[in-house]
Amino acid sequence: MSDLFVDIVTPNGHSYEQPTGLFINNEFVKGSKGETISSLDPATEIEIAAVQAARAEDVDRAVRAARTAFKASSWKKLSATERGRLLVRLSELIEQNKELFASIDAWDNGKTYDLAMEDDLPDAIGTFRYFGGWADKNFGQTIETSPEKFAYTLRQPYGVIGQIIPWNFPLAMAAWKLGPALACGNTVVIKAAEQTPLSILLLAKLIKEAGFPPGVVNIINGYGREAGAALTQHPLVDKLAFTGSTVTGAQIMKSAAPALKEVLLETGGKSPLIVFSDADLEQAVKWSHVGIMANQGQICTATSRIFVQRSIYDKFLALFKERVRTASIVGNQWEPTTFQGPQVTRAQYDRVLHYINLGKSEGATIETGGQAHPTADGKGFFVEPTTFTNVKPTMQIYRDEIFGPVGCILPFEEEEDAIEYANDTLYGLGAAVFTTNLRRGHRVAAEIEAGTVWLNSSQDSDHRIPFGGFKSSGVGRELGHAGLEAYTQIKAVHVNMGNDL
Ligand code: TXE
Repeated sequence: MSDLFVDIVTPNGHSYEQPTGLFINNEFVKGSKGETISSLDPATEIEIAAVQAARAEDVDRAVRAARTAFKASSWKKLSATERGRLLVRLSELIEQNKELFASIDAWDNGKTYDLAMEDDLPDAIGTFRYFGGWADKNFGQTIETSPEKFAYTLRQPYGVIGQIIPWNFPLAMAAWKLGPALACGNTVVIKAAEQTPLSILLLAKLIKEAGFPPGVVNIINGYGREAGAALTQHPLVDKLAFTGSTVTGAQIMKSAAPALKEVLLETGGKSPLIVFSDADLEQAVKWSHVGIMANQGQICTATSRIFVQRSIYDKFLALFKERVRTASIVGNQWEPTTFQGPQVTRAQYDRVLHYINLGKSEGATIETGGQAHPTADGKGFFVEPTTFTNVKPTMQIYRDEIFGPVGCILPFEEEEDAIEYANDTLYGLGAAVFTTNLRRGHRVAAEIEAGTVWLNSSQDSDHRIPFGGFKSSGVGRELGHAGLEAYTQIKAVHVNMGNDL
């Protein structure tokens, strides 16, 4: 048992015990084959820890634990208020360990410690607390159908939810998935991304400490093609929820199809940001920079296609380049001056550099960056913040989700052109519009094909606001009241109080 915990000191000095097992029935256990996944610090390429990797038989064990827990009175008979209390307690435990969690996610993922503290942790804490509050406020309806008949609806949990999350916001993504599913009374098997397995295992420890009964939350690490696929194909899983690439999302939909299982999918994006000539230029530059460069460009809603009205195009470009030069400081996760850390893995680093080279060979112009960011020892997956102009809509850098600090800036003439360009994508996750003209802002927001539109900002997110995609960016909504609806199914009960047929 003790070999499933390792003593670790984070680079910024936090000592803690890192669990490394699979978390099934509130216990950390070994995978059946004893295989491990090594997690690296993307800044140094040094291993932080190796965690157990689940195979199909381990997934089966976790799903069966979740199924038993769903039927057990310790969960089934727990009042909704009590469920909510457990979630709030969990949010408090995370808050007490906020610096540690931020350190682990920064170390494992490569994001800056400051970003983890300012963004990921408040998001995770707030989401658990928010859904804890909802747990006993999720009611059905009463509907009168005739003087002697009425019906009422119950919002009931599905049962076992299979959840698969990505690596760009490890703890926060876990909160988005677990919070609403548990608030509604489901049990869960959640698979973390193989690239960032650490913080969710510490979360597992707190889930037990908060008092969740065994089997209610089961956490596995493992590769997508093995553990992920086994989870999505498991007959005892009642609903699937996934965040990741559109390609994998489509595979998950296929796995769900034979049994007509519902899926909740949040996938890729190639989000537009439109700057009209009447915009507050300073604000537009600031937000466009954050919109594509924050979190190393590894945000599904990253506003990677920036459209600027012709009359202000040159001025905007000059200011944007200056902003990248002064604000996009590349460095390790721990320096307070760092804005951009390393990409999460060598695979993502290679992918981003591949797209940068593709952009060059396709004939686009490099305005900033354009290569790997050199380091003294040659280690780390650092990429220079890169901006392309002279981009054509046929180019792959314009069409594909790069998921790195790589933006394209293009001019447009009229409002209808901006809308047409913005919508010229398979995706529909986010979009930003910069204008001081109220009517135009709302008009364009209504026309853009995206699940989220920001007027005069980019990347704002809040656990109260529904989040999800149009087109190939997803199915269903997370967060807000819509997020609760995603984790309950409606049962209608018809009541006859009379004697007539
Ligand atoms: O994604 P995958 P990857 C995009 C982004 C990125 C690209 C590839 O463009 O460059 O996807 O990243 C699990 N059955 N996004 O390879 O494969 C996997 O183990 C079941 C956008 O990391 O989608 C991990 O837990 N599960 C995105 C999760 O799916 C499978 C965030 C995501 O991995 C599986 C991440 C399978 N067959 C990447 N294959 C966003 N929307 O925020 C993989 N997985």
